[in-house]
Amino acid sequence: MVEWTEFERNTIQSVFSSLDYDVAGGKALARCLVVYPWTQRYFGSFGNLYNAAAIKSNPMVAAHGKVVLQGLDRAVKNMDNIKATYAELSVLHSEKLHVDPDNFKLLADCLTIVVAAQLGAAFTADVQAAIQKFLAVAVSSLCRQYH
Ligand code: HNI
Repeated sequence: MVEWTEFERNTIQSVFSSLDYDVAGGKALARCLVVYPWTQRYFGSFGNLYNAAAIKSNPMVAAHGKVVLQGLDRAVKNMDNIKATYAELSVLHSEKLHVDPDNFKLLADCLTIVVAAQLGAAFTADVQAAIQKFLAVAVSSLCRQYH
């Protein structure tokens, strides 16, 4: 089981409560689709992903970004049990969606950048370490049902 310090718990709770899921999720997913264009292949039903401007203004990207953040919110609320919390989501991404698990880390990194941009000077190395540890645990839990 993952051990969390008081600082890590407080930082993760406070960062996620400061995020507007409607905005930050879409920003992170849009960034992922622009920077790592191969990730677009899973979103064939999302319509126009032709260039960065189209991706940024695509309402389906924004809506799905919010869904991803709501998924992460479940991990924030179950920090001591992320693996079990994500068991079904992991099966879904593996067996139904066939998402290459390397992509989880790419999206997590994009979210880290969105958080950094929002926090500015408050995004200290300690805060970054806490966020990245949390996202690494989420990613590893999402990878769990892959074989
Ligand atoms: Ni992901 C659906 C959470 C990374 C492609 N994804 C979901 C759902 C949640 C979710 C929640 C909705 C499930 C349901 O309907 O029951 N996804 C997460 C989280 C991460 C993640 C927490 C990582 C941080 N997903 C990714 C990545 C890709 C991805 C990296 C592809 C590059 N996800 C999908 C697709 C769907 C999806 C595709 C289905 C979308 C749809 O609506 O058809």
